[in-house]
Amino acid sequence: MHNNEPRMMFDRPATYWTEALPVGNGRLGAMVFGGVESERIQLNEDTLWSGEARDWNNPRAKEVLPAIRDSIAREDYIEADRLGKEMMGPYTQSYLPLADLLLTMDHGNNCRGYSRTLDLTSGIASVTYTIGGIQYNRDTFVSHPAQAVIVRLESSEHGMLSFRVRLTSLLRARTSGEEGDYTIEGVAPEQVWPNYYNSANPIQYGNPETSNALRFHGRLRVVLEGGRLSVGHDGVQVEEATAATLYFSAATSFDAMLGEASKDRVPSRVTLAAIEEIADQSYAVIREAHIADHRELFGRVALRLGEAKAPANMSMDRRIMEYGSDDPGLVELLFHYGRYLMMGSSRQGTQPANLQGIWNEETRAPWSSNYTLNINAQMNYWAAESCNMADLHEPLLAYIERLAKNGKETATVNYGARGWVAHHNSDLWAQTAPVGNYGEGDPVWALWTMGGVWLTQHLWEHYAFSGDVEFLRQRAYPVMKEAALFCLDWLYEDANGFLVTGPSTSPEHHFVAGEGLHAVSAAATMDLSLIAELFDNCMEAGKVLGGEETFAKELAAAKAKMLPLQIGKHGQLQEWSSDFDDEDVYHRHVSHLVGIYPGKLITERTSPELFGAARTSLKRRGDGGTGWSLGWKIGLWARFKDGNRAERLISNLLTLVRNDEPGDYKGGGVYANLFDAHPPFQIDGNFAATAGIAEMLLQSHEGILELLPALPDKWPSGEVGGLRARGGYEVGLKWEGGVLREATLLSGRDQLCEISAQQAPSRMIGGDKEVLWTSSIEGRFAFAVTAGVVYRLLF
Ligand code: FUC
Repeated sequence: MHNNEPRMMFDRPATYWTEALPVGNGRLGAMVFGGVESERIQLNEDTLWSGEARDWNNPRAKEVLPAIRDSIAREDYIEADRLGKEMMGPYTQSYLPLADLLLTMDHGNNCRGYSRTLDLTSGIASVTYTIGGIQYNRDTFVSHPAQAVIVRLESSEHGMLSFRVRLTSLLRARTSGEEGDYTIEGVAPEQVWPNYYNSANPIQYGNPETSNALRFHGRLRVVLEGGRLSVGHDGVQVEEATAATLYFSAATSFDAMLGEASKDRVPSRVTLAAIEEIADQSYAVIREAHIADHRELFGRVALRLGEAKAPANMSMDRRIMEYGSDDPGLVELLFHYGRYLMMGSSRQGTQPANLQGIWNEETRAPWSSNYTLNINAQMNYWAAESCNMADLHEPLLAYIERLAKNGKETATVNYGARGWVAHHNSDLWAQTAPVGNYGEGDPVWALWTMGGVWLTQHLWEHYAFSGDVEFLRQRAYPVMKEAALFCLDWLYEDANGFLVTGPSTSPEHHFVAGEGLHAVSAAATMDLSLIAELFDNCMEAGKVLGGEETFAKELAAAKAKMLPLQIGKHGQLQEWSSDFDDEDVYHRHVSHLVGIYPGKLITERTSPELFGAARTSLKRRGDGGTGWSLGWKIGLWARFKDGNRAERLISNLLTLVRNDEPGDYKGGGVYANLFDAHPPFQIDGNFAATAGIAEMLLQSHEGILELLPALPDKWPSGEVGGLRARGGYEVGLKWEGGVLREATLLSGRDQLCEISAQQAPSRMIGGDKEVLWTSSIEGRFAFAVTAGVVYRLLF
């Protein structure tokens, strides 16, 4: 039996966290291990971070700025790097694990017929097995409507469920039995140092009475069908029940509306209100409401790339190992998984997905499980618009507005500049200063002023996909304009009269100059690309909104004076403004290609030479790399219209990384639960893979719908439904033998629709009428569309 159901199968419990199954509702997350006798369900709440809001700005930055620029001009890169350290602020804080829910079943460990599955269509992780002829089922999901983690245990025979449930936490916490509920409450540390920072006292708590750190609370209510229950401070004991439902709710004192901790938000009251709200409903009703909510989102996009090859009941680890990207069903699963993880880690009103989405078991998670703004936070949202999840983009958009507020202060204090700035790292507190503990960091990552500039792309794209002018007017443009003001002040004239940026780095990649490796120079290609695109977007926005002519002129003048992008000695798009050698030709970051993807600055039509040079750069970088790097390259090769090369990257990503041997920066790969194995785990690669696959099938960054722009030979026949394109379109496609057969278009507004495809449509039907195209040039066809009418194009 083969099938293409988006489902993960395992024939044993998870030993490692990266084999466990993630479920989430954007705010609450759980990892289900599926143990038989002892089950661990690891829990997260997305506002549980260390620290508090504080002053991270550093006026010293402004003092050293002229000297750094002077050293760059003198090509004294050693001095530029050294001075750069004086611009730093504190490290960001860390995203923390909440608790573990531990079940100890009285039936022992010897079972038959074990299976553990994650059904992406319902968001339910199920464990089933039999012991002594009795069937046990355990379903876990996180309901968005109910705002709770729900675990349902059932036995096939009356009175056979006896177990104990406990909660533990790595943070300072205590449990109690309160009026029928079993609860855990605690306080977060005031400071957690990043995992890469060597400290003898890495986790620091304050005085519990006076600490401003976040408080948290978790509440468990157990509802039985049959049997008896007793609640104590050490857990809940259940005896001889037939079914049991565990409702778990959690909260912290962080007020997401205010963006700060609030004394008025008492976590125990929040958890009580949440549980009381659902306590009277039956499990069946709660489950149905969850499934309906989940399906509405999950059902928006469909994908078929071919018949699944692996048997339906094959365990994920074997499936990845034996088939990889040769199994179209597995590629579909990878695609859907990115959508599933987005639904699980980013819903309206929640925090944006961090480096691990919301799933994290460690107090000192890799890179603090924070928001890394030099690629990773953006990458998390690349699939949001194209894969029909624009509403799930909202947490990031709201977060950008918080950064813009804090970043205005940083721009003033650190650089004496107008507008707002963010650097390469941030956290729940929306930190905007460069990190590095006031001089201990490395400028190669800390000194990068483009975090905010890049993020504004998300505001613009949200508008471009929806056409929502009010969103553009009220929310996007003000933040974009302030970011552009920062850029106008940040740009300075070099000796040749060009506008450049400095200190400037190409994120995390050193260049070779003289004897050594250096980070800081002027006008890295990424800076220039991001600024140019922001200026373009602002000018476009100005046209839509009106009244921005003077500002648009200023931007156009600055853009014309900016140092042009250059082609280097290998025919590559230069990464730096001088044609330096790379520290590592295969470096994981491909920052200088940001104007190709996810940007749209450089296209074959607008700048064929730079486009070709960028392709040469990507070739030189090779097809290796860690998860998120592979994910980025999928999108890039899609933009270069090379489907087979993009597919090769997918195939490199779909290799199994063993849990006891996490990969390295070069390796890439996924774990058995398909988590991107950027060591040890980082979720961005999952999202980028989803976005990249969508980009292979449909592109719209040039204002044209490009149908099947990068179809690989491996997917000769297939179909996709529900993708979104800029201009407010929803698009479906069907192809056979590598040839497009049918396209379905639905536009949100009346407009002229331009498409580009392998060949001209033979018929176009809008509603029930034949439609003719109005013009056709160079393989592009234009025709007028009416909002709300479904168009079928036959090829
Ligand atoms: C960037 C990357 C690292 C890692 C970190 C979170 O610094 O270079 O590989 O992904 O972000």
